[in-house]
This record gives sequence, C-alpha cells and structure tokens, in this order.
Amino acid sequence: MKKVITYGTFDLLHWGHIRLLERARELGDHLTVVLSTDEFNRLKGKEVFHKYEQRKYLLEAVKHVDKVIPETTWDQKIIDIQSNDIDIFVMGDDWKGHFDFLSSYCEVCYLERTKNISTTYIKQQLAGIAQS
Ligand code: C2G
Repeated sequence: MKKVITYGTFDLLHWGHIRLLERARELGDHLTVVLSTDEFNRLKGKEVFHKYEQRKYLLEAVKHVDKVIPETTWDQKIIDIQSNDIDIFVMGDDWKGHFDFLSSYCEVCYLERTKNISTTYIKQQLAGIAQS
C-alpha cells in the first residue's frame, strides 16, 4: 500500500483544497491529512472561521481522505512520515522547496496550486457582500 500525506488548515473547505486532496490521493492508495489545530493556526498567523473539529469533520467526509490527524508544530513531519509509513509527502506548489529536506525520508511532491480560489478570497468576497 502506497501511503500519501499532506498538511494544511483547510478552512472554509473549497474546490482548490478538494483538487489538491484528489490529486494527492491518486498518487497512492491511502491519504493522511495532517490538519492544523486552532492553536497551531495562531502560530501560523491564520485566523480560522471553522474550528479544528469542524474542519476535521468536513475533511473526513471527503472521499479522497482516509485519515485526519492533528498538526501542532512545524517540526512533526519527519515523525509523522516515519510513524505512518509514508511513501509520498504532498503539498501545493506555493510551498515548493520548503519541504525538500523530507526527501531523505520519502518522495516529496508539489502539486500545482489551483488558481482563483482561496479561503482569503472567499472571506473578502463575503465581507464585500455583507457591506453592500
Ligand atoms: N491549495 C491549493 N489550491 C488552492 C488553495 C490551497 O492547492 N487554491 C493547497 C495548498 O497549497 C496546501 C493545501 O491546499 O497544500 C492546504 O492549504 P492551506 O489550508 O492554506 O494550508 P497551509 O496554511 O498552507 O498549511 O505544515 C504545512 C502547513 O500546515 C500548510
């Protein structure tokens, strides 16, 4: 079984996220999503709309996702890869180069980020509607 792993906040889950998850899952037979906790998002400087349990619930309903575990620090990736017998680490290419060091432990794959959609864009559009 070829096991894939990816990381993220996945707030206000949208089709750019789903396309990433779909393509990541297609690289193997099992996809683990390591989901940023609310505390870790504060460290990342991200203000989330949906809390961790809600984001986890949404991701677990996605057919491409097999397992969801928490991301609490920047430094857990090697342990996650080793303890979950991961073959491929996947991120969107906005992270290109940042995780190349993981190639000592597994294949590292950056997938093209989906254009014209982001959680920030959704929030901005909704804020505009609310003000109009
Ligand atoms: N993504 C994408 N296309 C978009 C938006 C996001 O492909 N339009 C991808 C990102 O590249 C990332 C994943 O979806 O691989 C999750 O995106 P975020 O929730 O924004 O994750 P991020 O805050 O980048 O967290 O340790 C790594 C961090 O936890 C990554």
